[in-house]
Amino acid sequence: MKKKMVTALLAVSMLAGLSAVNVMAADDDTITVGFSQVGAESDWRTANTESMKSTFSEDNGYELIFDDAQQKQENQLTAIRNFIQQEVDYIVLAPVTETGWDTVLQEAKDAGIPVIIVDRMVDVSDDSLYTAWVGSNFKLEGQKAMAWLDAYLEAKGRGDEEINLVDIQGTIGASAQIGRTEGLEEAAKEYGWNIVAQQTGEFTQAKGQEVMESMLKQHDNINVVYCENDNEAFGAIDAIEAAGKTVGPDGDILVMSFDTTNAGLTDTLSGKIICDTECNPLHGPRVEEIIKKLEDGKDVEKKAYVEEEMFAYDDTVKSVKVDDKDYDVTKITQEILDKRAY
Ligand code: GZL
Ligand code: ZN
Repeated sequence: MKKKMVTALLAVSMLAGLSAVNVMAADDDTITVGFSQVGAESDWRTANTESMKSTFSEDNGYELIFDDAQQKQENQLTAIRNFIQQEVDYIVLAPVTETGWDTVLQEAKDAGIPVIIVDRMVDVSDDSLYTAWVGSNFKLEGQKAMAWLDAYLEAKGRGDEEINLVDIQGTIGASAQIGRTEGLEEAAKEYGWNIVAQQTGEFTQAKGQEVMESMLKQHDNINVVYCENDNEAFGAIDAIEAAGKTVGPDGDILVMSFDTTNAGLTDTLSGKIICDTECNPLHGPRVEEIIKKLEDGKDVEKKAYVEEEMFAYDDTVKSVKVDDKDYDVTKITQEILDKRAY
């Protein structure tokens, strides 16, 4: 926007004398950011959007052009092309799925507009098509959750029990789904657990409930439900209870989840969700740090993984080990919940 704005303002100031120059000066410093967001499918996504909007505010010296793609890739492609037309200074993309970005990212590169990828990853032929990525290690999230389940079952004397898991997956093809599913599948093989059903819940509560209902009709031996985000867990819990079964530490079914949103950790406090693995949505400040470095002509890390914690209903499992690294597990309390940013 800077470029176009300056040209227009120069024309105006020629005609209208000095007054327009002040406007130009003000606009000259404004950094225009085009943000293509996946949608508003989950509490996590809402927190992520909030973080971006509060960071890239006018007061902070930015003009944010925000687009909600309603979880459709074609809407993201259109949004990015609009950002290019508007000659934004930076494009930020939260990609709904990993593939299908090469052409539009090449167009942004040809237009000289840096692209920053947040949250999920893009799978492109040439990674010079984006300047930087900041997000989560989704497979590690899955591995941590599964290491927790193994330790929890052992501690509860259930190490030899037949474990029948169902996997309510996220949006198929999204990095969060790919990684969390991989973590589950590797663990099920390693520990001899049965994955009796696997279906996408599209990261939404409604779909999560619908999928859980159908799984319960097909299988009466489910004892663990692996939800790939909190909103699916909310739906699954409703379906389980409507079917007359119980969740929680002494219930029929253990429900595990990801995102550690406020609502998710509230269910963890009650035990409805037995373990919630953090996926941190507060990417606004991280993206701003990248943009500031680029503005100063400094190098930026190509990929930056965010640190993430784990929360559980109780302190049966105090830490888990994945690839020789230890990760603490925090027993959730109202006090911790009240202090969290999202
Ligand atoms: C994870 C993010 C996922 C969340 C879901 O970083 O991509 O998308 O886990 C959201 O809640 O829908
Ligand atoms: Zn994460």
